[in-house]
Amino acid sequence: MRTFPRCSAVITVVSAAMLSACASAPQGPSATAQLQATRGNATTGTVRFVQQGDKVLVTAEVRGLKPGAEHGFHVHEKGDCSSGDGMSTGGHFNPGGHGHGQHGQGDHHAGDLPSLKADSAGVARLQFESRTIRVGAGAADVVGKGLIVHRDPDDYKTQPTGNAGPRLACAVIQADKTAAY
Ligand SMILES: [Cu+2]
Ligand SMILES: [Zn+2]
Repeated sequence: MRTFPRCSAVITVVSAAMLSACASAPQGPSATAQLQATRGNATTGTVRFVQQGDKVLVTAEVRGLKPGAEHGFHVHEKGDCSSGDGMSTGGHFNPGGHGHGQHGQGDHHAGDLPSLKADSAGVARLQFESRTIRVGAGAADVVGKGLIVHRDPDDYKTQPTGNAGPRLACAVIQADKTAAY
């Protein structure tokens, strides 16, 4: 709720859109990941992370997937796509020292996100809320971490990876610049 005073202080100098954003939800810091295809692959996409109270709203649109297929989707521990195959992002983001599992169900890494499901055109659109990641503060802050789309489904069991196969796309999750400051 501490974002409200900031909102009220700036709405006089920014747009009406900012006013409505402040009025509808206590919107906090946000971040964006621009997924780039790894070597030899064609998967791209955009993922936004918006802190709203104690939840993070995640909105993803990913293209260039195998039509009809499910793809493992994780925050990884390093914001480094330099290896070209996604491996430089390391393992799953796991600040709590948990086992690999399924988002929102029992024990899982903070970075274990719900899987992407591609439509017949190879496009996946996904929106969900998470209480296991944060944006902009705390041990579970995803800013500066890696984001990976995998070729294969996540079995939510195999340790520590989910056996989701090679990495089709990679991004560094970057904090959005705020309008107010
Ligand atoms: Cu992964
Ligand atoms: Zn995991």
